[in-house]
Amino acid sequence: MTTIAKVEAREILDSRGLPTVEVALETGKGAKVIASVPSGASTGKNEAHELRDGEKRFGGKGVRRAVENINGEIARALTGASAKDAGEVGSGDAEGKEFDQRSLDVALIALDGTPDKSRLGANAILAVSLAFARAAATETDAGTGKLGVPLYSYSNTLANQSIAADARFASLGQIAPSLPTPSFNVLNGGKHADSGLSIQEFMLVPQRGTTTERIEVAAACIAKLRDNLHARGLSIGVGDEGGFAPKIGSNEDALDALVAAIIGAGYTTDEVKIAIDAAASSFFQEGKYVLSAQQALSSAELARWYEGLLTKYPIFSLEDPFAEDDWDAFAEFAKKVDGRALVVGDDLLTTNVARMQIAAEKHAVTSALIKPNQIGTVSETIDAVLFARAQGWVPFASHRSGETGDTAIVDIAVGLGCTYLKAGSLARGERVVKYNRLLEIADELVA
Ligand code: 2PG
Ligand code: MG
Repeated sequence: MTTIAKVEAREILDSRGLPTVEVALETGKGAKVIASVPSGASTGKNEAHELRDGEKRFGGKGVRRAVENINGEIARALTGASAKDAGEVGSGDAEGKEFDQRSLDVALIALDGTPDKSRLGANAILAVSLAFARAAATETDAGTGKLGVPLYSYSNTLANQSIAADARFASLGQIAPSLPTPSFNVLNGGKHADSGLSIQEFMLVPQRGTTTERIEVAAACIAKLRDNLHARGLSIGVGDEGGFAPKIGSNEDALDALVAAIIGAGYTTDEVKIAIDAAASSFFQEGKYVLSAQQALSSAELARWYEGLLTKYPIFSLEDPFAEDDWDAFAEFAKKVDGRALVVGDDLLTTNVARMQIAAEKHAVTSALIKPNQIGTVSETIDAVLFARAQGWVPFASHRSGETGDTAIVDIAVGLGCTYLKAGSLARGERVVKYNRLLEIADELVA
């Protein structure tokens, strides 16, 4: 159990230069950590609510209200400080309440009191939840003398505790930390770039080797892709997730460019495969999927188009192939391509067990994207991963398009045994820092 001596939030900037929430948290035993939260651009409408100020500064995107909620109400509730201490930011009495991760998250959810965390802000709540996880992991347990552990070990312990305590997850057995296969977003489209591509993400996924080897393979393919784009007179500037954002023409041209890069770098399309995030809600307009000015397709036509892509290209995973409420299209497609490609739900599921329950009943997906800030606490993120695993779905952890230097998502992916992790391309500090953390954990796990 951990007591919180101090919790103090600040407004910082994310990788798009937009405000986000950072929290410094200090425990009763003196562990001091910071954590910050990311922010999406192509957000699902069922995501937990990111509280923004709506004032002139930063085009309405300031997060001072979320920060104030932490420094006022949340700090008072967690540190045990009384309301009269309100003037003193985040400081509480040393006899503060004791929490474990689950009771902390339950307390935050109850304090907020809304179904979508809109009163205090999911950005405020997740920042505190993540900071607590990092602090509790770091802390040495005075009772047992047990030394602090890395965040991935702590996440793993929490997951196994949930498996033991929750009948929904009883089928799972204990899980061990494991290294996710990295998925590198090398061409950016949709809302992440002005490349003109309707498909949001084109990812390369090296299929074999150690984490280091997979990163080396990705680096070689990315270098080849850069050379090829440059030789064609196309831009090698990057989009929000560090992938290139050339005005390449069509989605098929983008896929051809990926295959050419794989082959040009000396690999086969068995060794390096492609994953796509269509983020189809972003091109769903008035009942049609507008792939380009010439292509406005029905769900059934779009499904046929994807099937054509699966035949022609080494695509093994399709995320959000349809809009977030097009359940039937998902279900039909998941059935049709089962065994050939993963159908990953992101905006469809929003890391929310209630949405996942519907997907399970409809057999709408075979994989779940996992983003802590879609749901807003560490405990609920763990529940989502375990729920996905209990359905036999592939858990696919993900960063957001607006990121900070925080690497918690990597530890969570490892601790919960996620099969894949997408963290952008090998460019932009906020992306690279995730892969560097993965390398660090890889070293620790084999040591
Ligand atoms: C997605 C994400 C992350 P965003 O759609 O999967 O790549 O994008 O954070 O903009 O929602
Ligand atoms: Mg997505």
